[in-house]
Amino acid sequence: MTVTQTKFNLTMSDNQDDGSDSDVLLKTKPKTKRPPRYKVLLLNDDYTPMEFVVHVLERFFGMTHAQAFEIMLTVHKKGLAVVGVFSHEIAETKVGQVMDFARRHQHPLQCTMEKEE
Ligand code: TYC
Repeated sequence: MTVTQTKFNLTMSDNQDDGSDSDVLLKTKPKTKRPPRYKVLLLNDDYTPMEFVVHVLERFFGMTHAQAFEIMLTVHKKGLAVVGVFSHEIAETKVGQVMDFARRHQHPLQCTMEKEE
């Protein structure tokens, strides 16, 4: 659990003439942080067959054939697309699965992840 401490003067007139504080209250505020999310990106290249990319999106990202085809075309036209957003561990697993599958089939397909916001 991370905490932050905020200085609160007890009264508005608490500041001394020299700017120093007296009677300073330290409030400890529990802070719950949402875990960071990671975008998984698929990159275009000139050699990986379109049908292979569609298969990857169906197999590892649970897309229907129609969804997978649409995203594949977006990557083909725009250069890249976000294909999912996950926790760090799941994103790393997806990237590894795609990279390994592409390498085993001797396609240069690239998949990466980046922190959201
Ligand atoms: N540009 C590839 C082709 O014309 C198809 C392709 C799409 C490759 C998406 C990679 O992530 C990719 N065969």
